[in-house]
Amino acid sequence: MKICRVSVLAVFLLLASPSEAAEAPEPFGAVPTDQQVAWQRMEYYAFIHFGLNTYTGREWGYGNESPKLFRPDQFNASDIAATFRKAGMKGMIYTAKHHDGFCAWPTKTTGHNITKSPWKNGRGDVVKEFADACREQGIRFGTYLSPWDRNNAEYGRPGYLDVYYGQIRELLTLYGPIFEIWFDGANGGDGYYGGAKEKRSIGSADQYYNFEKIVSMIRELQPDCIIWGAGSRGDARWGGSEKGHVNYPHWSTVGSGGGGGGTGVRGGERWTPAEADTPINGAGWFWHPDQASKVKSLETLMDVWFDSVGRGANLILNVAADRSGRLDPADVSRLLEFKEARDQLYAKDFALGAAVKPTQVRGGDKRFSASNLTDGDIESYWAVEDDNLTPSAEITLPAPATFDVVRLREQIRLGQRVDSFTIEAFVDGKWIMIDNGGRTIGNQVLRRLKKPVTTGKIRLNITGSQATPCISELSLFRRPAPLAGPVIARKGADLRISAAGRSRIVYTTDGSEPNAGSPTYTPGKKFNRSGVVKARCVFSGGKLGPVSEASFGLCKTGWKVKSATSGSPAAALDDSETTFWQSKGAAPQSFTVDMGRPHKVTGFSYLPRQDASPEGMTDRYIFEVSRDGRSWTKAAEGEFSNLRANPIKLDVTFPAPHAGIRFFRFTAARAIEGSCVTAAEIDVLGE
Ligand code: FUL
Repeated sequence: MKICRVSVLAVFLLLASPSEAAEAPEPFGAVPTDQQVAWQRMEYYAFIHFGLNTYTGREWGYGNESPKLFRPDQFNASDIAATFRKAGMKGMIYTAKHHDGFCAWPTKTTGHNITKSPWKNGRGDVVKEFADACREQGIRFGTYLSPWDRNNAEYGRPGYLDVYYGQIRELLTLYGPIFEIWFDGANGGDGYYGGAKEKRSIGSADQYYNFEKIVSMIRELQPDCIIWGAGSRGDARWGGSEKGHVNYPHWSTVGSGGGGGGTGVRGGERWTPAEADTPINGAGWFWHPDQASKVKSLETLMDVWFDSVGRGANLILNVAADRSGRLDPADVSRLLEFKEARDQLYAKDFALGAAVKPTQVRGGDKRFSASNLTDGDIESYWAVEDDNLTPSAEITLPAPATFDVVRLREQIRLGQRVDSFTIEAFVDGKWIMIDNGGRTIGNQVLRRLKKPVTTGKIRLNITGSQATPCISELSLFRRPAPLAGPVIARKGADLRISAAGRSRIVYTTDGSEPNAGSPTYTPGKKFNRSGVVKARCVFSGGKLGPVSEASFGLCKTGWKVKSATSGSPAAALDDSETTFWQSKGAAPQSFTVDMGRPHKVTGFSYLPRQDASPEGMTDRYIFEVSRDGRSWTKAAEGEFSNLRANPIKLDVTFPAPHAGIRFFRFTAARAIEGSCVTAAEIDVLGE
């Protein structure tokens, strides 16, 4: 069967071109399929990482974890899908299989699956429950199926491929429509591999997995499914980091070889829009026991929104399920606050229905009228003559308004064209520039103005375009009140809490929510133990601002580096994210610290270097503890995962606490790149 993926464009152009009127502009360069247009209009949906890692506290399982660990006693897919719907998410993508190879559905392709789990006596099917719940809640369902499989004995050899193809086939035939399937790029490396416990490399992922074959199989089974990744063959691409950001200017097009990352390629041959991914919780993609204190702030999430959706990408926000199978309450509250903040942002479009006076209209035809900019219809658009690449339009608002966000959209069915634009406002009898930094528009751009502007009239100037611009919408919004809580840091035992403005800051150190009656922060306050500090502003009239929180390890005052194989470990013990220990030689490298007095230690954390270089990042560690500096006990040994894509602080909880510990030794046993090891900060957790 030949599948036509551009049919609506054909009908659209036909309808837009009756013989007696002006012809519609020709499509420019690469254009999206109908499926890609529908997908780009979803804007925002959930990721949910939930599997054996949820129970082991790891980000990448090795592949030898027992399926018996999977026992979510309160899992309720409908509750989760309902939360995502309430949060304004248009769908969810579930990690049906992560790198550890555990299949959360009763697959026939491998025994490493949910039928071996005690959950529902081996008769459970997480994929089915999620797919059904999404249907019931009216959101779309998609799936992540890791190509890398650290469990399968045949991984890296031809024998694995039929297993993998079989898994794709099952997921795309047994569970109804799948809106998107994710082919993660993390590939190869060491793993269990059926007991071989070795390193396997696959060379070219495109050749090994045969993405050409996979793509044609998916097109046949589910032609509407968006294929994420799959080398140069997918319909959508990675946004280039796991921070939920893409770059600006930003293009939905890439070169013929794929890639494109966070920027895309201007005038590229393939339409492959970006999806920005990030977890709502700084602890990682999977649920971790200590994560309640690490949920991203509302302000960070709003920045994520502006820097992803607001640059023309889609946003996939991960909300992990915990060991009981439920979402973490701290994540859920933030998710709903995030929805409320966006509702406030979009509550009123001050430009809706505005009268528009353009410098030109294509063929004088009212179908291309500039009032299409303010008609609230995403399909209609303003167009000018082909040789006009720099038109302007004056917009008279229905009533004078105060706004600080401008949203623009191009009619992407005709390709992405605009290179640059400016916006002026008519204030006190003259035109003033309110935004001269506009570059790309694409699916949409949300421009945050430096300060709110009050006016009844604005002017949009397209100042550069690859082909005559086709702009479909212009909207004006007002951002909600400041969402930032105070910034909380610690240097030695000194607690440092700061906030913009001069409001009073209240804080707690016992985990409770600060309120107007909580202690007031003043410089010089101490916090010399491990734990969580929460703070918020109290504004005039008693109004409380958003809560910030930070978790700290043991206070490092008085700590002494006893020995180091090389480099200066003090840089990893100075409460600063910007300095880091860098060894002079290759791994393994270690250092030993005297904490000055005995502690009960429960774990430690590793912060990889934060300067965007992966050199020396440590993915294998050993952590030893000692009471006297002579006899040592290995408290933990393991792997830090996913450092390259997501270099966050990673906590390790020891299987059991160790009491009376005065000394520790951190060994960086392996680096992901380079001939040194690095660490920005090591914290010790405990009392
Ligand atoms: C990455 C994976 O390695 C992470 O574990 C996570 O699943 C993220 C969404 O993609 O590449």
